[in-house]
Amino acid sequence: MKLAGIELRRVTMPLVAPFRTSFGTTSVRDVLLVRAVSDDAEGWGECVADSSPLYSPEFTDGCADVLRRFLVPALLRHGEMRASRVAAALGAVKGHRMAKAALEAAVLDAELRSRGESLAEHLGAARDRVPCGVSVGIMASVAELLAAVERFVAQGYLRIKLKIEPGWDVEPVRAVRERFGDGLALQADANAAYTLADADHLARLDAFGLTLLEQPLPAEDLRGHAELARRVRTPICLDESVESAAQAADAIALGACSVVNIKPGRVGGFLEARRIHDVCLAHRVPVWCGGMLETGVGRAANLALAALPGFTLPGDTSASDRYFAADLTEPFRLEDGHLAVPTGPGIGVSPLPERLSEITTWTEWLPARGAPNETGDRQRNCGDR
Ligand code: NPQ
Ligand code: MG
Repeated sequence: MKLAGIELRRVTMPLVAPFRTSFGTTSVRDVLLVRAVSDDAEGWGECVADSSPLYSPEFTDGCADVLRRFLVPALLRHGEMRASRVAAALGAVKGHRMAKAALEAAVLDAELRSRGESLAEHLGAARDRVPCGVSVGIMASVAELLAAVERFVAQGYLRIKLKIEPGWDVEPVRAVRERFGDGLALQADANAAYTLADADHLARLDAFGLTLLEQPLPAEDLRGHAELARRVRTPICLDESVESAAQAADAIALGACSVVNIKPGRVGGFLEARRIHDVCLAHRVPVWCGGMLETGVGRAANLALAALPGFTLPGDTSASDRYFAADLTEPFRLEDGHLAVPTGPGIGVSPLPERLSEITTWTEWLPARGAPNETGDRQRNCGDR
């Protein structure tokens, strides 16, 4: 495939309600989109970085900068490009996995669209719909939390994940378990808010039959997670700690986790995400697809991944209306607790043109050498951001 160029685009999407985690509160999703343009197709990728580096070291402006200055030029240096070669072409740049993942996703989408193949088929999907869970933020009161969980259960979500932090853990988990009964699939995510000194406290969660406890300790602390796993009965799941298939293999070998959350952005792309799936499947470690408050572009791609055979637990692949009143694509709707895996070429959905121009704050076109300049200007600013 010959690339004509890469477009970077910033969009702003207000959330239906603020989403609070142990690292902060988000009310607006500030998203960087990547569009890969080839001779016969264009493809979309979504960068999952947040505007502040609180979930991980990456953040939206940093991703735009590393893409513009290093990653896109490294990619466009090659006359021919295909998705399976993107990671190697970007390999000299250390880290920046979310930025790399967005670029790889855009190239992969363009390539698959030109071949008329869906991402799900390409990755090896084993089903045409996936069971969905929902992540429920930290609230001001337990009453407010119970009302939120009630709404999600009524909508049909098949499992509930409670965000926790010191001071908001045993009581909310107990309240949800007591109110909804043992039949509710329930899990908790701390986003690295605890230390090993909290092991006895976290063991109090053992009483509530959680499916798993996600990322209780800092990302670097694999040994701490292994020690914690020996001191609590709840299965430990890693999110932030796993940025590659090699790290997944290390975590499993150390006994740091018995479940893995896979997010393509966190691990540098869909192809590395599939390798983590393969490693975990070989070790009989269940995996599930995480979420980063994606628009329809990232959500569609996650659904294709979540359809692989090792994804045996419901993911954070919620419906569009969990986060947005109006999505960037046709909205994904929950049916009987599931979302349909898109079947069209590539990710199977495209940004709605009117919606896209409405929420775009900025675009930048990075042409391949000798390629025609798509927009007329090298850079077109749609706002001051
Ligand atoms: C997690 N996601 O599993 C993440 C954390 C997260 C659905 O719980 C802006 C951008 C806000 C990324 C909030 C869910 C975010 C974000 C939370 C990621 O740990
Ligand atoms: Mg998490």
